[in-house]
Amino acid sequence: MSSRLIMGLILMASLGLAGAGCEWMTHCTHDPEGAIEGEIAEEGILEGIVEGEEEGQISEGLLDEGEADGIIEGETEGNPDLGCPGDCTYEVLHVYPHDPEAFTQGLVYENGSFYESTGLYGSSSLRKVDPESGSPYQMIYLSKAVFGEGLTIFGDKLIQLTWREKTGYVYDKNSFELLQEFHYNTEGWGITHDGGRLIVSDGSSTLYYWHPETFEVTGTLTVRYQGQAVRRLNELEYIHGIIYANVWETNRIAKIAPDTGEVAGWIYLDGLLPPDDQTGADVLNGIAYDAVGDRLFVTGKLWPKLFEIKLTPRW
Ligand SMILES: [Ca+2]
Repeated sequence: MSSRLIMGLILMASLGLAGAGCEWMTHCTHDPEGAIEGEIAEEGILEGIVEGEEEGQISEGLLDEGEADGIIEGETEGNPDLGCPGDCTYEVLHVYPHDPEAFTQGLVYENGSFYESTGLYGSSSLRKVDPESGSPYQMIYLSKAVFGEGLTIFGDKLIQLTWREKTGYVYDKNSFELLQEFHYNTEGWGITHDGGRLIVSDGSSTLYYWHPETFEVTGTLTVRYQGQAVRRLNELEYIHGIIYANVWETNRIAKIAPDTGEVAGWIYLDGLLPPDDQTGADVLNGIAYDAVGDRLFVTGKLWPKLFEIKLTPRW
């Protein structure tokens, strides 16, 4: 286990993380366009198509899936659109506790546990969390020099990104032993996979397909809604053939076709975190799916709650 990376391993403990003062939150205060919640943000996340950019959103290599085939079966069946094609709103089915000091950057669910990556320099972590208590029963801190970002489970491994450090980590899913460190050329924001390819966001309107073992870029995808590029794509979850992406600093999740990049609809999560819980809370971030129980979970950075929601049509 790398001592440089790992600051500590704590079992069965709910830790008092270092204070998450906003002076650390470079990531939460960066807002070059001044986008805010609501309709203004809707404009803020869309950008014009770059002149001369071809409409074909798939770069060469995306369709060359041969290398990645057969590693893990792709998940293509099940409750399509999570029961809600097009634009959706939500019903809360269950409320779980969430560590209000967890600056959630990556969230996945498997076999009764959440796996979570948190950010901020000095308190970034990887944790396996008990849903009922919200407490981590397995957790490591990252080096103070890195800012934890997206997280995905790929087979028996966990893959975690960092923000500006351009460094990713591969861990044994059960022991959290660091197996590999790798590097990439963009910022790291969100990560998920379609069974054969890793899918990565970097805060722009581009999603990257990576080979799951070499981490080489095998394709890119420009995400667009009604012809306009959608930027600030953040935490991701691939569910039944659709890429779900938080759009940073909004209450919305984009539903993205993985072959064209077209946004087929939006999930509007306005009002999800009750006003009494908003003190100290940051933005919506974190989508996880229980493939066995067909349950969808969402939370946010420094949110005291995590929600199981059901999607309903938004008329
Ligand atoms: Ca996720």
